[in-house]
Amino acid sequence: MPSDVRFLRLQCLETEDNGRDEIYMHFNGRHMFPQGGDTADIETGQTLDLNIIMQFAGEATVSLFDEDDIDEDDHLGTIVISESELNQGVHSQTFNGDDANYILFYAVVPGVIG
Ligand SMILES: [Ca+2]
Ligand SMILES: [Ca+2]
Ligand SMILES: [Ca+2]
Repeated sequence: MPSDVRFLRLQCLETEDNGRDEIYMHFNGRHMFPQGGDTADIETGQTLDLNIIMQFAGEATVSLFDEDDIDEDDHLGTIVISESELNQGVHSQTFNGDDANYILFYAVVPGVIG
C-alpha cells in the first residue's frame, strides 16, 4: 500500500558555495523542488518551507544539488526514505556532500489514495 511523504522544510547549516547556493531536489530521480522552477536560492542559516507531498511505495530517494554555472552542479547527497517510518512523526536526514550541511525534515503518513 503506498504511503505519502510530506516534506516540511529544508534547513541550511552550511552552503556549498561561498555565499548562497542555488539548490534543487530530485525525488526518485525526477525534479521535485522547487515546484514551478529550476532552482531556489538559500543562504547559511536559512530554512525553506517545502509543503510538498509525494506518494511512494517501499523506499524513495531524495537527492540535493547545488547548481553552478562555470563547473558541474554539485551533488550534496542522497537520502533514502522508507515506508517503515510510517506514523512516527517528523524525521530528519542530513545532506553533507562537498562540505555542505543541510537538514531535510519530513513525515511519512498513510497514503490518501488507498
Ligand atoms: Ca557549487
Ligand atoms: Ca551554486
Ligand atoms: Ca560545482
